[in-house]
Amino acid sequence: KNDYTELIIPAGISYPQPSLSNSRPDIATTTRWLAPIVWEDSFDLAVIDNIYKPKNITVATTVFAVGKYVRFLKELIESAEQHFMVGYRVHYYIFTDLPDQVPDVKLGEGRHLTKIKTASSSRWQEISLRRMEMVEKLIEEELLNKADYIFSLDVDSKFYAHWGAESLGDLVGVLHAWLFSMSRHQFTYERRPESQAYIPIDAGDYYYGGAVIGGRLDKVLKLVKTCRMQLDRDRANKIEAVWQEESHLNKYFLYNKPTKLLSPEYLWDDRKEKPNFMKVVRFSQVVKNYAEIRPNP
Ligand code: UD2
Repeated sequence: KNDYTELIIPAGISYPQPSLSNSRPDIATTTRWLAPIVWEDSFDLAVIDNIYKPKNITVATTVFAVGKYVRFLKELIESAEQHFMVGYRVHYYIFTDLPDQVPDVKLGEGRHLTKIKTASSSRWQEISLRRMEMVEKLIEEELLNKADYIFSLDVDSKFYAHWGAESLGDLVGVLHAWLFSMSRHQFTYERRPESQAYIPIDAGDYYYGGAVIGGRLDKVLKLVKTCRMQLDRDRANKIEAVWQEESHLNKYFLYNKPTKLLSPEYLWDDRKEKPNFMKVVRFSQVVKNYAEIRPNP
């Protein structure tokens, strides 16, 4: 008997036939350049895992925890062990000036953690700005033959639900929780033409959060290298973009479109109420006292 409602593929998994209508009519699930925007119920994890699991991939994950920000590591890594790329090989690279204070978290099978000693800093802007350069070095000197994908994540955050292979792509950005529904002229892009991060008022697709950058190693290498060079130019011209490397990231994504966008499910904010179209919060910024935690105002 022919049963077209279910397709059995060689690895033995079965899944429902794809529908011809949009499974999420309430929200856009593609960009105008036809990159997917990943929302709950817009993908079939069984199919995706069936594509990526046999590839035996390693996902490098960089996290910066400088100064008092080391206190966020425990919850971040513990929650990542429960929800982030579970069943895949993950290698965390923790950049910190306080390696002794990196907590001992029990890691699952195929999961590793390397600490990388970095300098302290008396300016929080400096720490955030240096991330591009350090990720560039890490990829070039260490990762090219060791990992397939990379994610760079803010440390002051926590996983609450599944984040898996549906997030993988060549170049991956995430829509900012506070700005994603605003019009482009309201985006907090860098507006001074003197900065390399400048975006004119009538340009821009989305506002991307700086807390999550991902993709294949070579694509992310090009991104961090370009942003690092733009940051160097700004520094030489004594100008600092309004949201530091996040401004440069937004400029990069305007001219080098990401191939996959993660919805704000992948970068929420604990302070923000969840709208109806958000069915799940997967990763969210924890509430922090900026005045207490940052080395400078
Ligand atoms: C936003 C962005 C962040 C970055 C920043 C611009 C989101 C949700 N967050 O966050 O990614 O683009 O604006 O500068 O998109 N850090 C330390 N020690 C410090 C200060 C910072 O380790 O003393 C690291 C840490 O990994 C932290 C990250 O830098 O998560 C970003 O700094 P932040 O969280 O203070 O910046 P925030 O919340 O303004």
